[in-house]
Amino acid sequence: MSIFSKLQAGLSKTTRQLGAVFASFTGANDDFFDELEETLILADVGATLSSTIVEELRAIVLKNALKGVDEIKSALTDILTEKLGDNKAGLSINTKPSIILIIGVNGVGKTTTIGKLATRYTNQGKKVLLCAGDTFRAAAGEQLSIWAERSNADIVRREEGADPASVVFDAISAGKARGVDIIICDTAGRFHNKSNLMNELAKICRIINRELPDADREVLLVLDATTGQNGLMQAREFKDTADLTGIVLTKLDGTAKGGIVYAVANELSIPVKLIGVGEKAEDLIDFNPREFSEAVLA
Ligand SMILES: Nc1nc2c(ncn2[C@@H]2O[C@H](COP(=O)(O)OP(=O)(O)OP(=O)(O)O)[C@@H](O)[C@H]2O)c(=O)[nH]1
Ligand SMILES: [Mg+2]
Repeated sequence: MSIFSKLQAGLSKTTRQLGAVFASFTGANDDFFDELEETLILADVGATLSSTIVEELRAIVLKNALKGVDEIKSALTDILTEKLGDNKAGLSINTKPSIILIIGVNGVGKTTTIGKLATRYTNQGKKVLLCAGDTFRAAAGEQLSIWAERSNADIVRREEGADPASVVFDAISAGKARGVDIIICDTAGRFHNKSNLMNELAKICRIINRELPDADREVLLVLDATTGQNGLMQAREFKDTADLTGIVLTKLDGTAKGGIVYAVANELSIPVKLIGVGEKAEDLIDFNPREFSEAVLA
């Protein structure tokens, strides 16, 4: 299965439901627009945004006297794409070293995403150093070590319970000394309590600012797309602590409905940069707003 077909398979429920709305299309009337709005809400787009999208579509259909299903679908694709904002694909990590900090609550797919990124960049001939900043669980460092081995990346790892910010400090020092291209930091998704987690993250951010003031940096918040609107709440909290540069939405191959991408991008004004469509090293896609919207309406 190609990576893109994994995404299409993951989105199939939403695609089918939207397809049904268009299949029963008898004219651009209230019934059609109401049904479309309901379907968008069911797909996790969120009530407010779904209503905005449908109102915009209604206006365009009226203004341009659109009648056919294909024209209306194409107008909807444009509106959906536009809601995803200006999305320059790819990460900006051009300095040597540059750093990627991966954050998010537990279980969303942080460590797996790091494994995928490490694989991508070592395959491009880049020297990658992983930083086991999740010292909360011993198993976390173990899991990252396995990814380091698989992807031919280096790793800086310390004992369980070590201060996460000091592991990041060590990784940055090692990265500079060894002349690596990219340092990718894992972090814990869980701590003794939530304020501890945010304090630790703030400390890590301060260390990065201090030790790599001029380096390119991506701070990526990983969200599990299957958790729907709950992901939005997580994003708001993390946004207050770290200067997020992008979102990684994982598990879009699963039972996710896809609409959450629009809710996240629109409400947080943070670009979705990558999507995860499986557990394997290659299951990572650079997010492309138009491609995604076309897949949703396929
Ligand atoms: N289907 C699917 N599963 C995924 C994806 N990304 C991660 N997973 C799975 O989700 C589970 C959790 O992934 P981890 O990478 O360990 O998540 P984490 O955020 O590092 O979790 P903590 O370290 O506990 O905070 C694992 O079983 C992964 O294989 C994805 O894109 N699709
Ligand atoms: Mg992890």
